[in-house]
Amino acid sequence: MNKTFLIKSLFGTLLFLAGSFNQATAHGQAAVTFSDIIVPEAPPTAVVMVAYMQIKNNTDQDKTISQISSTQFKRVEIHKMNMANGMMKMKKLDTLTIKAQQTIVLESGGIHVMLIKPLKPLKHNDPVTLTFKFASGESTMLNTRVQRTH
Ligand SMILES: [Cu+2]
Repeated sequence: MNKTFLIKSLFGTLLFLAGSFNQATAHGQAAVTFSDIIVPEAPPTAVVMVAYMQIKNNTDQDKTISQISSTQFKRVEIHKMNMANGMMKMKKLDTLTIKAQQTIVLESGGIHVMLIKPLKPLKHNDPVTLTFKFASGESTMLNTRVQRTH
């Protein structure tokens, strides 16, 4: 094995790791990148948790998330906080579209990923896996961990 080959194979491994986290099209180019993913720790009795993140569409076509699922939760929904009759309410969105070359910020008080009914109580540093399905048929798996934010 010559040196060039070794460097290439190492680089390939790094790309693969980055791709599996940020995801990607079938040919390895990150079509949509996820960053600043936060799943704040909740009390052990919590029946819902939340995930915040930034989602960036690096392509020239709109990308629509049609479904999110998690191996740690019974159900995952996309929610948006809405002001209705002077009260903040959560509204379920069926899909979430990130326009071409745009970034969507999912944050407290805005759009968020609602993690419903943990299969077991989750605490600081426990892994959370989220699978995003796109209307195009592509899917992306994110691996993150519960974070203590206070
Ligand atoms: Cu919600």
